[in-house]
Amino acid sequence: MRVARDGRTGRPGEPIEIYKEEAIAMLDSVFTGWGAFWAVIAMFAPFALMGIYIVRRKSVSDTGPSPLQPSEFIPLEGVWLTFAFIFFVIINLAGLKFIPWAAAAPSLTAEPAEPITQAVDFTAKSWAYDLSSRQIEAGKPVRFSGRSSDTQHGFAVYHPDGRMLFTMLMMPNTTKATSVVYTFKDPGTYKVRCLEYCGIAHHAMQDELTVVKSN
Ligand SMILES: [Cu+2]
Repeated sequence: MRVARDGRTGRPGEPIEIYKEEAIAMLDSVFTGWGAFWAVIAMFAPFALMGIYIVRRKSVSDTGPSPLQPSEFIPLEGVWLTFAFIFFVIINLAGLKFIPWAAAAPSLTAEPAEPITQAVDFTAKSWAYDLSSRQIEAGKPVRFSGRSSDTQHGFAVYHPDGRMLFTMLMMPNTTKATSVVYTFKDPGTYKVRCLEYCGIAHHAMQDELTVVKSN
């Protein structure tokens, strides 16, 4: 039998669930604190190495001027820019439907068939949420209405399996609250994270919603 780090054991047929939770907890450490610092350093390392290589090469082993004439660059640059432009447009268009909030938009903006009986009102301020309620019933639409009292903030809701379901953007001094209607299917604990950079403790701006079975 597989045993998770906190001592829970997997029931037959679903041992993977526990490991999935642990994997998500591990990812959390990559997104926050020193984990995020080292992840960024690792992403920049190839560019730093390339820079060091070029500087070293031009200052030690090949100190002379480049033998290439400026006129030889122009066609090459044209080809490269055309390629980069086409690549940029294709990647952006093809990726549109994978953006979580774009994918969720039709269901968020359509009026639900059932009347909206649940409401969560909240105010976002650096760096926490002031929520009217953290408990939601599954299967019934809930309207989230959010405002910000200082700077821009996000409100992204994550399924317990780690998928982002939707995100909201709150700007300060708006007359209307940002509003989204969503119907939760699965009971569980849903993480809330701010996805709009809002200052030094932005990464710590998190909360939780509990979705319970409807009675
Ligand atoms: Cu933030």
